[in-house]
Amino acid sequence: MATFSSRFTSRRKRGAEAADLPPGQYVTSGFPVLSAGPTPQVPLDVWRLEVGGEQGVVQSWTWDEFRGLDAEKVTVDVHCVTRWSKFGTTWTGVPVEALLTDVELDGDFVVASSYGGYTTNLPLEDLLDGKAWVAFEYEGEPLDPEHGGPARLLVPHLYFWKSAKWLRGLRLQDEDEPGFWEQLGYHEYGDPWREQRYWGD
Ligand SMILES: Nc1nc2c(c(=O)[nH]1)N[C@H]1C(S)=C(S)[C@@H](COP(=O)(O)O)O[C@H]1N2
Ligand SMILES: [Mo]
Repeated sequence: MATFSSRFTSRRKRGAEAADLPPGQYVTSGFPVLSAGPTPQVPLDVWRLEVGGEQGVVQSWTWDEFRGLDAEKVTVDVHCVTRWSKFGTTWTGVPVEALLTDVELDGDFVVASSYGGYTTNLPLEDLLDGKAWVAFEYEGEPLDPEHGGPARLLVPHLYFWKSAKWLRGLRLQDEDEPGFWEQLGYHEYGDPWREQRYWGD
């Protein structure tokens, strides 16, 4: 009884309820690391974040320039396609929209690419309007390399494979182009609430 009610209390405190759990997911309190390859080592003095389109890179930020941008703190739930969800994770990041406002680019689709070669694709609109960040802190601390530090994409309303770790660039394009997991059979969009795990879901 005591365990049950204290668990209920702590979940209430986080504002998370069973209704916050997408179908087929379970809640974990740990923070699993899921990486398709080794963790890239990117020294901050060579780190760049690049935004571009079919014409190439049109804007880039050094680490100091990036950290000079307005950032916000957000608390969100994240959902991995391997079925774990983590409630109430707190991140500090730059809204993706802020990175795209001063650039003249065409295209409704984005390929996010990472140091190490990982890629993932998203519709542009899923990165705007406060739906996505380039996060550099987790729970108030610099983001661990294993979890994507120095900086990663955070797109909590889609399955977590869309949140590219070790983000290096965003490229806008006219056509949707499947990324690393999408080419291997993961869903091109990946809405956890519609259980879009694999092609055809
Ligand atoms: N660059 C890169 N980003 C990535 C991955 C990866 O392998 N490489 N894995 C994705 C997957 S499948 C998930 S579930 C999350 C895991 O993030 P975490 O290791 O911080 O839990 O990162 C996503 N972003
Ligand atoms: Mo994942």
